[in-house]
Amino acid sequence: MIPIHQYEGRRVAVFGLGRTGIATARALEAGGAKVSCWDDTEAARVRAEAEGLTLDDLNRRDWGDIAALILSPGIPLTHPKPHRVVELAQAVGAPVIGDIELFAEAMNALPATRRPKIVGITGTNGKSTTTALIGHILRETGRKVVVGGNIGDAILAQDMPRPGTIYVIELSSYQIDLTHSLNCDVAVLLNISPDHIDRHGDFANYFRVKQHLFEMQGANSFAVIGIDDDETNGYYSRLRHTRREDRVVPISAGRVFARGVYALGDRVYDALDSASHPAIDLARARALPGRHNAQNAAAALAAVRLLGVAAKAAADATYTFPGLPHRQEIVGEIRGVRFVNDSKATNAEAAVQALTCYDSVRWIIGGVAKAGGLKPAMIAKDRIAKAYLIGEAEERFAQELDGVLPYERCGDLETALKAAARDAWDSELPEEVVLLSPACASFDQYQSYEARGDSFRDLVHALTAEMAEPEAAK
Ligand code: UMA
Repeated sequence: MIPIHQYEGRRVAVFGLGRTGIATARALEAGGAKVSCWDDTEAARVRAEAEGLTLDDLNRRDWGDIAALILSPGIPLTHPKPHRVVELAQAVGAPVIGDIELFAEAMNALPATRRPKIVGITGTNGKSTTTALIGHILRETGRKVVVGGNIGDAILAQDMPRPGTIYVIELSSYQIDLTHSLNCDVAVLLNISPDHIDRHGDFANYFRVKQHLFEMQGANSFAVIGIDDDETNGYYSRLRHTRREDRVVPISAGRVFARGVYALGDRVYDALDSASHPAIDLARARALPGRHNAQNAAAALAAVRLLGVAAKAAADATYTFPGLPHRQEIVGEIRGVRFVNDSKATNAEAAVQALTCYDSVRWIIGGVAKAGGLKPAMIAKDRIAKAYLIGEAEERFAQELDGVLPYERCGDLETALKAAARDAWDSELPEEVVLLSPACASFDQYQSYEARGDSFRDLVHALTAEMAEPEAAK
């Protein structure tokens, strides 16, 4: 835990008692603050109290003695309208901030010799993979690394910095919106497309919040900007006028330039401080298939190179990156067929990213369907050998696929997996992949997409053992 001393002896309101709120309340208490905790949901309050935190109904109390409100990122700050507690805090002039701001203030208060390096990663897609990849490369090349933020545990639940620690922090727009003094040594913007508009009002405001990550940096810090979107490309051009040229580094999947890091085909080229040379062969990075991952790999290479990692060492570490669970996670290979868990793909747009990475896919889909159905995935139709339908969406998907693609109604995941494996083994096609990329939410049959992916992994492991038995008996 990172104790927060800035509010020692003063009273602080913590609203929202999920992962962020609980870690924040503990960190503030450890630093000597008096903490008033509340949450709109009774279950969350009961859980927090059981963990030893003090409840205090912030809707009813007088706010006169509250020094600050620490808001969880999932709670509306401005849109669709500010949460009531935000207005209560504003009425008494108490700052409304998030856990990342508390972390930033604590790090800024350390003497320069003890201040850790900080890498912040944002963007609409690929944040978690890039964050995990940067963490992996730094760890593999001998650095002390802490990975957190929007990925995994809240930042204040992490370890205190030791000499040489590098914090690698995934930052959502919600978190940046609640932060004012985070000076990242390296800040990364991967890409931008409309998302979370309900919470930011419109696209312009969403993008403005992302840009705030760079406005908080010092003049000597590095900005790594993905330039594959018109908006981020424009931002890159503007940012170059505000810092020394070598402090603003472009990255791209598909565009070539004289200085920066870019991916072309299977290669990532490093053109950071000398003439461009191929640094990473993505064909060797099995956990990073597809163009979207080429962008992530280029961003990660730029970030770690700016922190002093040699290109060759970064490449070697990239090849051993295991990937993130439930995102094109390879969970087994049986008789030449690969089994891939992409349970995180809860809509057809996400499923398309996985589908386009393989040539012949046995595609397991279904669950609770989204409004657009399967239509957005049909641009990858030629890669799908057959679809295996499960869950609530079975009937609807069968109608959608009729006359378009071969399909089989399977009901549940185990039946679908066995049918897909059987067909893949019988097929004459090389390089078959059985892919769970369901294009649906999981709630009809599972608690979460994680539980669905875990179940798929377990089933593949059981199938692996089953297939190994006849071999062992020989
Ligand atoms: N709550 C209220 N009133 C409200 C809304 C929520 O009281 O009006 C309470 C809920 O009852 C709940 C708590 O707030 O008890 C939840 O807070 P939260 O939604 O901020 O969730 P945390 O558990 O604190 O998790 C957050 C991030 N979640 C969101 O931003 C929605 C987690 O990112 C992050 O890992 C965690 O902090 C630690 O930093 C997840 C996420 O979905 C992965 N992020 C979004 C995304 O990636 O798209 C932004």
